[in-house]
Order: sequence, then C-alpha cells, then structure tokens
Amino acid sequence: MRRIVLHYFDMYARAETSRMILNYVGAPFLDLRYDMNTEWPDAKNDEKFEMGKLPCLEIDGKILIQSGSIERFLCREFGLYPKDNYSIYLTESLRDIKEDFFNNRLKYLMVLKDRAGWDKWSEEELPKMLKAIEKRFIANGNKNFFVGSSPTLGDFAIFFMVHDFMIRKKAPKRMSEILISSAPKLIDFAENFKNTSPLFLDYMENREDLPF
Ligand SMILES: N[C@@H](CCC(=O)N[C@@H](CS)C(=O)NCC(=O)O)C(=O)O
Repeated sequence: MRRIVLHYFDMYARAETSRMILNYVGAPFLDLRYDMNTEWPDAKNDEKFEMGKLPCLEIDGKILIQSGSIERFLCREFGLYPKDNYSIYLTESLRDIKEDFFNNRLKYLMVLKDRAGWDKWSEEELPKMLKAIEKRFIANGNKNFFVGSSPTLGDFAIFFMVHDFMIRKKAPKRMSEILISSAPKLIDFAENFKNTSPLFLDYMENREDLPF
C-alpha cells in the first residue's frame, strides 16, 4: 500500500483541497496536524520542510511542497486531470482564480486586518469573479463538472471556495448572499459535485467543522 502523509495545521486553508482530493478517490493517508504554537516552531526546522512552510506531502518516499503543486500532482496521480492542452488551461486557471480569492481574503482579514477593505472587495470584486466562474460552468454544459465530463482540479478548487467560504453553516451570511445574488448556479454545482463520489460525500458530512 502507498504511504501518503499530509503535513499541515488544524485548519482547512491550504491543505483542504488536497484532503478533498485524497478522500474523493479513497486514498488512505495520514493527516498530520501540527499545533502552530507548541509543535511547529521545532518541526519547522526539519529539512523535510524545504521552505519551512506547510503543507507538505510525503508520497512513496518523495516529499512535495507548495499547495498548488501538491494538488496538481495528486490530481495527475489519481486520474483527475484533463488530457488536452486547452482543458488543462481551463482547470488550472480555475485553481488560480480560487487562489486570487484566497489571497485577497488573507490579505484583508489576516495581514492588514482591514475588515472594511474586505467588505468593499467582497461587494465590488467578488460578484464579478463569481459570475465569471458561473459562466464557465454553464458553458461546459455538464451539471457536475467544470471541464469535460469528469472531475478535475478546477472542480476541487471551486468547490472549496464556494462551499467552505460561502455555503456551509460557518460561512458568513453576507458571503452566501453575494453568492446567491451573483452566481446561484454555483450552489447547484457544489451540491452536485459533492454527490459524484460517495467517499467524498461521506468526508464532507463527517469532517471536523473548522472555522478556516
Ligand atoms: N505558497 C505556499 C505558502 C505556504 C505557507 O505560507 N504556509 C503557511 C500556512 S498557510 C505556513 O507554513 N506558515 C507557518 C510558517 O510560516 O512558519 C503554499 O501554497 O503552499
């Protein structure tokens, strides 16, 4: 059996998309979560963590870093990657759009601690972003997936973005209102996508409900 270890903190953040992918395909893995204050300061110096940052994925004796590269690796490894060049572009750019959302949220709420700035961004920029994502979903014409007729990296990225930050109970009410008013079909996507793998559905229904 393959040995897979995902090292991260007890948060969704930059590891949750990888956790979703691994659960979707039913690949057993050790989900190691470091306490940021008590365990990580020492663990950070382990040479395994090439840049002193997490997430880090160990797989078959290889050590991978960078959340986006890890997600792409996992999708390729488990047959969740399109074959033709344009479809690869479509799926990767969806992942990049999710990253733009994530980084803006991080910048306003964690780095600048500028709640008003985040609210302004959410009112002015987020609806445009969501509408553009919804347009791609409609253009593909498949009720479950963004690219072609099978799951790819882009589905996991957009699912993580809309489900965890806008749909689930812990998501701020304003976020779900923005989603409903600007791109309601993304709610259908999230619901449909969750149901395309019983293992994934089970994970989503039973995972620990974390704030972030
Ligand atoms: N670009 C990297 C960013 C990695 C990163 O900044 N990780 C943060 C957590 S999200 C971290 O390890 N923080 C602890 C530290 O810097 O010591 C990725 O996507 O993996």
